[in-house]
Amino acid sequence: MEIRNYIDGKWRPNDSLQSIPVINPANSEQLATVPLSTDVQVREAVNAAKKAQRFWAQTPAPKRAEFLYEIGYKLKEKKESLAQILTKEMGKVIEEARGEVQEAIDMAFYMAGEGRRLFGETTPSELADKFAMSVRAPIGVVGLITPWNFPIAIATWKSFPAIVTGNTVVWKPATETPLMAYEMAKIFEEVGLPKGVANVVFGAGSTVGTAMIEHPDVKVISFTGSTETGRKVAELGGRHLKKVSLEMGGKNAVIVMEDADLLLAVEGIIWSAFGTAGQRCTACSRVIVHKDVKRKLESLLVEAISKLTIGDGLDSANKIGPVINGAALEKIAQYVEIGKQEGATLLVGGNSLTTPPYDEGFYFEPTVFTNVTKEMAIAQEEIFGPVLSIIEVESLEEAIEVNNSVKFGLSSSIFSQDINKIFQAQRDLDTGIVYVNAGTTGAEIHLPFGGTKGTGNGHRDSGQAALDVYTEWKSIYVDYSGKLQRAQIDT
Ligand code: UN1
Repeated sequence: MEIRNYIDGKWRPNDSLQSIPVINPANSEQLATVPLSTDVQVREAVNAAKKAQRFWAQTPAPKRAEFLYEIGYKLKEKKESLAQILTKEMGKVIEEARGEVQEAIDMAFYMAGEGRRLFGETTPSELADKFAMSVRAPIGVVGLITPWNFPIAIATWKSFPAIVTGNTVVWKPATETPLMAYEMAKIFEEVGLPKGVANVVFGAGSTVGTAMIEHPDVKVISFTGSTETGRKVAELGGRHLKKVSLEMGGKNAVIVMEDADLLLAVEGIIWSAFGTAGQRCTACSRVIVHKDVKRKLESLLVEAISKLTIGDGLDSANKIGPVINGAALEKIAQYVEIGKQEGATLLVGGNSLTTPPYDEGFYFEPTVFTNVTKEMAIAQEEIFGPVLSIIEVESLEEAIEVNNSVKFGLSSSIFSQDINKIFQAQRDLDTGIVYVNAGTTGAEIHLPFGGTKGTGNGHRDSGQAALDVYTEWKSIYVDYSGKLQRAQIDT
């Protein structure tokens, strides 16, 4: 199957005539080919989006929202088949794939509801017989660049708020996972979303992404992906004075205090560290544990890991699927080598799986290092795989200090039964998301999603906060006094 771009409501081939295969990471089967579009397709898509935008902005928000309801119903109807495609192209296990499609459904209905809210503000004027209000106005054409690890959910965190607020969209999905975007484009068509409102251009990041950021008619860029690429997006966007919203890496930690329910903590750590094979920005990659319970926690973790089943995510018996590709596998293996050289102790795992039935796919064992110190590269850098580092501390203060010692600030968690420690931690942990007695993953779509420091640039996906990315505040003054009233004149 050859995927096509979706531009101005039509299925357009790319003019480069080049394409690359889409590979199932569980077994290297070729699923489709994805076109490597050029700046020509980007221009076509931006022109279509620009043409549609005025009419779309003038469409009442509740009417715009009706399309999101329809999209939500379609996603619901197709949930199982979409989850199967998602598992095939990305590798995550089927129960997680269903969960991700559900996130997209929830986002559709949540943002559709926004069509009847989109609250503005009224404010008393300083002058008599004058009315003042502020409303959210759409910005124009927005460019979305989305990652492969959540190919449908993250796209909906961005596209749905953009659409309901009256913007039009050009979306470039990750090259590794175009199928979910292709399915989404089919849904746009099926629900009769007016042409040009949502366009999808497939291709390699540097060509399509750069053309999108540089196009003068694209006013907002929303990006989720690696820090390396995010920095380039911000630099290029800054040069062209674009509003840029970034969500990048994490080095998320679970803190386990001496009074924690250890069995619960282990469950939380296992789920957050090895779910999605560790390939979430929110994945737990550090455990910061009080010295009194370190040994016990380690042995419980090793025992729990021995029960995890690895394999093709389509088989619901498997709890851990493959990583995305060979390059990811290699990067993870390199970090394991670095950890050994740095003097950390390998507690369990450490290898890629190369014998049948794993040899055709990209599988890595759940891996845990202990006796890790906070300065080590494995404790500082994002690995994006199933590798966990255990760091011992002596107090809550030290745990918080270690948590905050990394350049990222996405998610953190504390396991404790002590209400005083919990409240102190939620205040002092420098991350955009804090969990208490739960792992670092599982953010819900109606709360702001994003992080501090190197994780982002102050914007948030999801929740009401997403509206801020795709709208400008417009302040409107209506003078009904019948005379010219001059403000800020002091006689
Ligand atoms: C991501 O890690 O890129 O909070 C997104 C979670 C999911 C979303 C993760 N709801 O783990």
